[in-house]
Amino acid sequence: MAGRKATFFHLSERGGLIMQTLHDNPTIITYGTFDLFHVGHIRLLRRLSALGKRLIVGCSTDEFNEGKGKRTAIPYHHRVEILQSCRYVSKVIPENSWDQKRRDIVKYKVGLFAMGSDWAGKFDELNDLCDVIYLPRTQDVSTTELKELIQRMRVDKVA
Ligand code: C2G
Repeated sequence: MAGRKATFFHLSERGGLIMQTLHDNPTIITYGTFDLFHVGHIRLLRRLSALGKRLIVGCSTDEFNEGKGKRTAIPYHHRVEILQSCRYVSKVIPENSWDQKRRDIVKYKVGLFAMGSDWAGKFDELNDLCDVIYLPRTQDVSTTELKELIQRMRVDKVA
């Protein structure tokens, strides 16, 4: 809808509440590993897709994740297929470097960069190119916790 504005509240790195009015109907971009796809991921993508025209997701490649010190359970091409099958996602691109964000924002004419609140403040320097917001992270679910749960289930099964 032309001229649609959204007033948004999000968390600063110090946990402060910031009110922000977003430009209307933006292309939105977010990045992540999205390993063992779970409700925290889908809630983020659903909320982001409601804020704009299209949602682009930068999916971390396996090699990039090694650089983050993360070993993924699900290989990159499966994580891409899952994201591409998600109704909230318009396009999936590879994330293979920390510094590609600026290029992507310009290339895809992004109006809104968004991440979960565990990243609050980390990408504020992008706000010369587009709006930057951080959405509250879904509590009590994470890929790490799922991996630990699966490991405990395997141990219990063996015992
Ligand atoms: N997330 C969330 N709630 C959770 C778990 C994750 O809102 N319970 C959000 C994260 O804040 C992030 C996105 O889901 O915005 C993807 O999370 P990860 O796959 O863990 O992403 P990460 O490995 O942190 O990579 O350049 C940015 C990095 O690629 C982010």
